[in-house]
Amino acid sequence: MVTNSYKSNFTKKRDIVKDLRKIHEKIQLTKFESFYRLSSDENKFIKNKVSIKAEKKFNQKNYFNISRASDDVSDVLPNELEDSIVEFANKSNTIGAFLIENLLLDQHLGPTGNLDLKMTSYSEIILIAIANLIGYPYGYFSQRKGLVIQNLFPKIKDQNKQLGTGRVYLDWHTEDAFHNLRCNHILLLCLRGTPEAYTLISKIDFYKLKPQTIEQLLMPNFIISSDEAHGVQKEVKVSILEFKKTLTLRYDPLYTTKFLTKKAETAFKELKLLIHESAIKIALKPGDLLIIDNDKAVHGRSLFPAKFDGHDRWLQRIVTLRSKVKMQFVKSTNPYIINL
Ligand SMILES: O=C(O)CCC(=O)C(=O)O
Ligand SMILES: [Fe+2]
Repeated sequence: MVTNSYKSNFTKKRDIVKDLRKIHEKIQLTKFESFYRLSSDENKFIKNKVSIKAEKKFNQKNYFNISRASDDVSDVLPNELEDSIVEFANKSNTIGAFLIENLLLDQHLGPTGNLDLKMTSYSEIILIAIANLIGYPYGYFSQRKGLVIQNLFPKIKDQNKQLGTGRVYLDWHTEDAFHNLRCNHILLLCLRGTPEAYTLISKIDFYKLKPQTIEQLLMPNFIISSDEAHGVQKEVKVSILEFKKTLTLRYDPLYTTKFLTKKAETAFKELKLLIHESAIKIALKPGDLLIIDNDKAVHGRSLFPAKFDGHDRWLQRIVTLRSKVKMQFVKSTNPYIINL
């Protein structure tokens, strides 16, 4: 039985915030070895391809048309960019993340997060084109009724919560760790940046763990609950590591409400220490798109200032599954939405 509740987790949350402040200061700023910088000619190429669709306001309802007709957006990216994205999607890399820089964005974004005033849809269409190359974009019904493109910017009501829409430290996690249909990749496109906001990434070198630790982490002795962003509470008994051709992990200490054995708890602590060894950070700039390998790397975010005045940091995010077969497990009338 799960005894720890959300309430007792709040004390834990406060500790984590303190703890992370120290951790983040020690993390190295990374020069990405794995990145692609678009030239102005490549951006002109993209602009020519997308402008007819992108010179209109983005309508979430259109998402399904744009996305399903992959043919609609399948030819909008330059070949070389496509090749490097596909290579990362298939093979990952040493840091578990790939950065695309200088992507064409909308000329006028309007105030941060105000979609009524964003009159064009360059960012959304380009993000969908890239997501379609990597896998199958989807949403959860429990998260804003399945919205596939999520807008992340600090919200007054969430500012002190560990959420994408907060501005406090966001502890290390893999995305949707509680869910069996969690994404293989997460895409974060920066529309508006803040130099103080660092996205943190760490690819876990599992083989640095003791064999007995790996053994413990492979056992289903951990209770993870769904995160607050989903609005509903669901708890699952899982292992932290899983073999899917290679070792993969699901990790979310904030929502790991119970360890079923003492050994499981000790192993979890050892894993936590390892994260800090390979941690890197990046302050996303407008036109940066960060793709994170959600099977091998954990991510988080530093604290950053927000004024709620329309100029705050603004990201757009899509998550993707690699396998079409997995998408068929989605029990919903809408093929892009997963019911919890
Ligand atoms: O804001 C960030 O840089 C990361 C946010 C995040 O963890 C997420 O959207 O899943
Ligand atoms: Fe995240």
